[in-house]
Amino acid sequence: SEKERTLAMIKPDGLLGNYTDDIKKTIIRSGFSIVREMMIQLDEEKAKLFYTEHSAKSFFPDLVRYMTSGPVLLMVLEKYNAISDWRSLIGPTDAKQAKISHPSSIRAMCGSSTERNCVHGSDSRLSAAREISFFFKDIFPGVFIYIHEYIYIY
Ligand code: YYY
Ligand code: MG
Repeated sequence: SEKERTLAMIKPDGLLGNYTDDIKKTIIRSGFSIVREMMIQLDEEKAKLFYTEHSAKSFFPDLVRYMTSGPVLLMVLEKYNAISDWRSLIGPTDAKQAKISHPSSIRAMCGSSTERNCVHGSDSRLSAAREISFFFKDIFPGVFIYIHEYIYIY
């Protein structure tokens, strides 16, 4: 495995519930370094663009409303195998299911439903590159051009 970076996000319910310190402790204990950190408030346009792959789904309007309901904390995490290790650490999308099947996962700890699952993690190398450069314009070398939902990396 090689050193990778992934995008982690503490969603509005994670921040509201004061889970930030516990989540960060878990991150550090699991061997990640936090390369960059930024708290932002997503507006509707940015939330829609971030989740553009889900734009045709029935849950999309609710998801956008929730993601714009309060600030989020973005973190660029780095370690060997960061992308899949962070996905394992956060657990399944449905936080209710996570409490049963992955009780020590982050979503089990701080999430409450499929929508309110308190954290995000990039799901592949392409997603990680897209999502990190989406928020941190200066981090990745190369130019990412977005045309509708397709990404061209040069
Ligand atoms: O990557 P992950 O966050 O685990 O799940 P996705 O299937 O990519 O969905 C993104 C986001 O959308 C999820 O974190 C919550 C929300 N969502 C939802 O509200 N309802 C669903 N049935 C599926 C996903
Ligand atoms: Mg996803």
